[in-house]
Amino acid sequence: MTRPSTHVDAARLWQSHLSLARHGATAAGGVNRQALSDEEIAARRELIAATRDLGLAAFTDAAGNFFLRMDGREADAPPVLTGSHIDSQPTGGRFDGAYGVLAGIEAIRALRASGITPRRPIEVVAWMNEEGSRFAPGMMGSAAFAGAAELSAFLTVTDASGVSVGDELARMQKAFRDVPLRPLGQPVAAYVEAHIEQGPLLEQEGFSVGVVTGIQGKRTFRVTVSGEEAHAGTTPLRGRRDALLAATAIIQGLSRAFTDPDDILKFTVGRIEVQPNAPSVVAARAVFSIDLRHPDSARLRSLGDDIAGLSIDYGRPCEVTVRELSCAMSLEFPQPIRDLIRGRATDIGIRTLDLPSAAGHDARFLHGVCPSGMIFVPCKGGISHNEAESATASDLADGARVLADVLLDLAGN
Ligand code: HGY
Ligand code: MN
Ligand code: MN
Repeated sequence: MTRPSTHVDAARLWQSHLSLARHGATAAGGVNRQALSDEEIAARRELIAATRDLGLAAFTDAAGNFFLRMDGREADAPPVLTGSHIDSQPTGGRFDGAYGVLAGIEAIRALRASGITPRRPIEVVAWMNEEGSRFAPGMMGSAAFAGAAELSAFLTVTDASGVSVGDELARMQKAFRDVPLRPLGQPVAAYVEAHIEQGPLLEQEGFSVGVVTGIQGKRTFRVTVSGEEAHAGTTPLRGRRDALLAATAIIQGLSRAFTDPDDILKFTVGRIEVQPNAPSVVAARAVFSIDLRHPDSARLRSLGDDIAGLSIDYGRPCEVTVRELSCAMSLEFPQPIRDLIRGRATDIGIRTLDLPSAAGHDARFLHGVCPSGMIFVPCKGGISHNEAESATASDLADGARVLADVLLDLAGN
């Protein structure tokens, strides 16, 4: 029996990225493939068409997650899952998320080529709305699948144009009428996600594969500042309740409060909406996002708990409300999965580096329901959530080789 890793084809895997990147391709060479969008529907259609020769069964669930299943010898055994997401940021790259899904498909191709039917089924999954860009918060599909959140809480979330997750899930299901809907959540034997590092370490240290030790904690908030519309020319400054000015005071105040000389705490405001958003009208309302991350859960908890009080103080005389959208503490992946990934890489002659993930991933929620782990590959300059995101065919293939052998071990030869 030849190990599946020997059948991974770097050129084929690379080509599958270029092909998938056509869906939502941007002029600058990235992708804008928002969750549940036409572009994501087209990308899913491509995955179904591109894997028809492998005889995989496609499934979806009420949360809009998308599965491609390779049967095992024991059809009823809980499957091993691999995958990631194919939705992207508005100015996203061609590899963030897509790599995990395409490497999973390449691993199944390699298993087929080695003539092995594992004991357990293996399923490649594309989770719904990992990025949380069109609909906040992110990771809705994997959170609902793992029972970490109620799907009902996500259905009424709307995008900037007022379209809801529920409406778009119904549209997605209509677009794939012939893809069976499975009950949400199922027993899973193990989960391994391949992903680009979205940081510079592997490239700097000269490694093509990273064994991910864990994921840092992340809390997200929505801050709403309410003021009063007024004429920009006639309203005295002293009487104004300027929501945009107050929002900038809050953002500056929090940025000072969260300045970390060790640059470990990450505080980001990536989105702000202003109403009525007119040059000659004092803003009545400003709504902005907060993304707060830290590897130390106690620190993340205490800093995140300060946000509401500080925002109300900095926002006076406007009224301020703070709503927490997601709260996930740091996690460590189980040592046995990390050892398996490292061991299989060594068997193939690939040196690995152990490193934590500063970015969030769906593996966070699978970690709550089954033994989970992640395989990282380098991306150029660590750049991600940027259209310039790039990787090399050889690194992508190395990660897929390790993934293929690890999946076989987990699924049982
Ligand atoms: O935001 C994150 O960490 C992930 O890349 N969506
Ligand atoms: Mn990602
Ligand atoms: Mn991302």
